[in-house]
Amino acid sequence: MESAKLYISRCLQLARLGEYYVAPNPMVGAVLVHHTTNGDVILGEGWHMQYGAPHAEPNCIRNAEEAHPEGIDYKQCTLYVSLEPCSHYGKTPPCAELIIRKGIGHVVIGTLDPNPQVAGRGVRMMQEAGIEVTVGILEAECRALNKRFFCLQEQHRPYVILKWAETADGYIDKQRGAELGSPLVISTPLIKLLVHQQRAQNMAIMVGTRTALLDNPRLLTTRWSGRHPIRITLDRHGILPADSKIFSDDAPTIVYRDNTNWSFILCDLAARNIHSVLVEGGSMLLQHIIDSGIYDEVHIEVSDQSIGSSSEPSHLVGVKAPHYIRTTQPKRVDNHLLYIEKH
Ligand code: AOF
Ligand code: ZN
Repeated sequence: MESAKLYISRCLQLARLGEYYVAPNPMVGAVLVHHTTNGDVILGEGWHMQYGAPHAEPNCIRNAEEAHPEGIDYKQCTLYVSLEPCSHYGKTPPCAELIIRKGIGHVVIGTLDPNPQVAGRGVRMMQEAGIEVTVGILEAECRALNKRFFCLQEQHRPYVILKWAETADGYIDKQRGAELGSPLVISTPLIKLLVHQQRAQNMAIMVGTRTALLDNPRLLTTRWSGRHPIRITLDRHGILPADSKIFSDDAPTIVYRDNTNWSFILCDLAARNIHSVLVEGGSMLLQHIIDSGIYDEVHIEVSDQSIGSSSEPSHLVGVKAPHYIRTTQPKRVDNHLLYIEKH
């Protein structure tokens, strides 16, 4: 059992190499091991590298065969894989069929695939072909790695992360009118970089109308590798100018005009196969989502600056951060506090 955990944790490491390239597919890793009386020999490793490209298992088997042209005694091998091998014809043929064809003796799986086209069928196909199958090694870790994929498959909505930066006295911006300068700078350069990493990790990014209008952000991933997120905004009154940066050609943009109901938006995003959305503001949109109760994580950066004074009414000072009761211990980065709260 201990060696199974070791190999599945290696699968998780390999899976992560696909992090910025496989969405909305899951990240998956596989390891082929020959167990001999003299110990284990790792014959090959592989991972799902790119959306639409081969899955982890065929990559692993191909690597093993290239490294061992003398041939592989598959019956004596165990294939470790972090997600159940698929049983369906998608963009690639079923991995379970390949495993059966090769005659692999034992398959050890981190967790079942929640995709209704698979959902246990991969395991059944292999068992019916006489393969010994073990399921549920480091299951929590395997699910956590693909929390976005599991959320879309099981809850039929994207995984939602709410994110904002606020001052020590609780403001996300100073008070400004339509044309009154640039937004208050709260995040440090390092934390901005981490925000771009988050953009690359999530398939979509969303801001409210006011933020799109006043900040005129591009919402791209320019400081981290990976794809730009799909941009989402609301515009009930059709006031966003066509030359807003959010409409640039760099990435697709979805604008909700008539129905800005949060449940409707989540349903619509799920129908578009979008497995995750990072909501970056403003305060009203974030508060609306917090009040709806449908979100998964809240990431808050608290700076060490204060912009108000006790004598001024808060609405004249700036835009108050969403009301959210924090329950975790923050990390300290650049003298700012970073809270990561799970809902
Ligand atoms: C595996 N190994 O490495 C991955 C799997 O469109 P396709 O053909 O790429 O299929 C995508 C689905 O296959 C995806 O929704 C998930 O259920 C499964 N992903 N399965 O055996 C892999 N990435
Ligand atoms: Zn597959």
